[in-house]
Amino acid sequence: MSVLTTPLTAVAALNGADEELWRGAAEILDRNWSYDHTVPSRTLYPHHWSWDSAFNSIGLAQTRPDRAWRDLRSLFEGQWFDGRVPHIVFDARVPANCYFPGPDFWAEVPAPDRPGVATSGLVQPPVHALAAWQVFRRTPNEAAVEELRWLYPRLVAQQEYLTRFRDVGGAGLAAILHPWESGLDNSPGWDEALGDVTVGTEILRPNVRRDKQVAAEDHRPTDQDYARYIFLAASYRDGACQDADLLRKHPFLVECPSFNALRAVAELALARIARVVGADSAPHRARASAIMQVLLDRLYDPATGMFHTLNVRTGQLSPERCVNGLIPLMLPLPASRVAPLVAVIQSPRFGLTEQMPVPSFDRMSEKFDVQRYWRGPVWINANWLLWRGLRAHGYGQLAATLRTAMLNLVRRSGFFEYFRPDTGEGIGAPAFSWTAALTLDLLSDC
Ligand code: 9WN
Repeated sequence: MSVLTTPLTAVAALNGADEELWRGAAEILDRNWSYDHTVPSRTLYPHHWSWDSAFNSIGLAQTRPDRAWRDLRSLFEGQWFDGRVPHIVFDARVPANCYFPGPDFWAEVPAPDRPGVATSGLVQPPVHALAAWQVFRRTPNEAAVEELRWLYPRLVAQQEYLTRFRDVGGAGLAAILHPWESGLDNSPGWDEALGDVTVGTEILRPNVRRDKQVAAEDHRPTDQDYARYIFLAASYRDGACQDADLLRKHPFLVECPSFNALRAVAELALARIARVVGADSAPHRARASAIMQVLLDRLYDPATGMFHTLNVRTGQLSPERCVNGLIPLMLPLPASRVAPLVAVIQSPRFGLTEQMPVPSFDRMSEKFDVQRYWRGPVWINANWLLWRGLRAHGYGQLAATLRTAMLNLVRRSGFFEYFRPDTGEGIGAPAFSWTAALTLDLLSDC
């Protein structure tokens, strides 16, 4: 079925301009569909990414629920036997030089723990249980119950992997061992911990950075940061992607507030899914509360009113104020912690208005960069998560402002990967899937 014949039942209430936006978004998801999954971008990211799959399925639930389930399923077909869900499942049909580091880079892993599909060995934030629940809620029929039955044990294994193998700090939070695992790749929140990763840019072979050939160089991470990314990925790969003894072996280990908040959100979604598939929901709720408590005890700073990244190697909190420090708002935090977070969102540092959603980094910092990736630009997925948090805590008016801001931005600039936080200009990849997918979700919430 082509996008133009997609039923618009969910958007019957939309006005003409919004209906056009809806059709534009649905068309991008259609164009970016590739056999059994959605690519984030045809040019920049031609494989199947983990947390993108979750966001994209939430949009597909509006237009093609069959594809929403297929997208999640094919991602989990790449799940490793230890439960990790890889941050990229590579598509064998895509030529090797279309993304770096691609399947050849990861194929050097002598790991017996992998499925027969080529994947990376890293993970990304576990947003999939939330996504599965959202897709189910949209069309809760018998086929959807079957999909949940298939996914439930796999989603549980994903959580167990993070709990069993990634609690390097020993307090109950999962550590990430690569900036890519956060999804917020070059966020200033990692700068201090990355300082310990001393490697020169000569590690990058000439022209190896495919991203700079298809996107503007000053919108992407610097070569120095990219050299560190490749070094960290290669070092983990060369250790067969095993997590034992990470503290001794691996130079970058941080506890990210949004990664762990999303881990707790996943437990809350699993509690709901458990009820549908006839499993016990109580352990999921208990795990969500436990993770939330450690987040509060360990990553919250009353002096800034928000959460910060912890460097596991030094025990120090990063001083940087990044969007990942606001995302725990999605959890049922005590009011004494919610109010300061909401104040930060409205403060000049993040400055939410109807014309501009929340940037990825503190506008008042010297490091604030209006163009470079996660160091300032506005991302729709991060704002969509905050929107849900504001609504959950009863900030209906502010949530409505944020929704309007996101839709205004996309209407004005298109479905870009990210946006300048000063002018709203779309930058990074055009026709980006999760921007389109989450626009559909926002529009359906009218
Ligand atoms: C590395 C696919 C991914 C997103 C990440 C985003 C970016 C990749 C890259 O693109 O990261 O995983 O090559 O820069 O930062 O959040 O999942 O859209």
